[in-house]
Amino acid sequence: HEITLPFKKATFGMGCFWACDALFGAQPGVLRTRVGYSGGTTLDPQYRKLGDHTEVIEIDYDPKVIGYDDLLQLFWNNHEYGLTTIIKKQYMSLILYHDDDQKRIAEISLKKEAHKHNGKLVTEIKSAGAFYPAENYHQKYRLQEHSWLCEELGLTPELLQTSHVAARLNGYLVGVGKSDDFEKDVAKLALPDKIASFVRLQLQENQGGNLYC
Ligand code: MHO
Repeated sequence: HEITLPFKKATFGMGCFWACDALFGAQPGVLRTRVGYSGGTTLDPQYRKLGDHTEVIEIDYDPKVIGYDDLLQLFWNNHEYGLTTIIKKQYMSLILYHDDDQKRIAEISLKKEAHKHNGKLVTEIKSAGAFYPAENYHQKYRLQEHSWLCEELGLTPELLQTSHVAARLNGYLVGVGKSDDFEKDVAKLALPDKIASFVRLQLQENQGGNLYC
């Protein structure tokens, strides 16, 4: 489960966080993900008491394999942001940067996207502040729908937020990711046959990504 590579963090709000957890989890170069609440000021938000926070995903990625601009492309291509109606704060389109490089890249990228929507974007870019992990049942939500998988993988509540294999299977199960990449992971992660065959079938059935919420 453990990964010790040097990594960078990215944080995005893009609607219901179950979907983006699956989207990013199965991307090559993504090491781990966790979902939570951020962007606001109120203390200790919870799902039923969000205060002024937003549902976000926090991604640990290997910048040698996937760049921040690649992550931003996935961000833009997978949620609604060119809206003129106000979105609830809970589901707002939000980029929380972790350093000056990310800030610069995000601002350039937002300008490009704005052209496509006559300059009207609801996306906000802010510096990343406190991140509050969401309740356990929100972590790797699609994977947790198959409780036997979590048991076989020995996923404790903590591992649901830190495990590489949990992040990947959570995506593959809903059809995110390519078969080739999945087979590489099967070998690399030494997935037992029973798990590999089940996930392989789900990946085929949902090919293209079924990011429902
Ligand atoms: N439709 C879902 C959204 C959950 S999401 C974590 C629900 O209302 O339960 O915001």
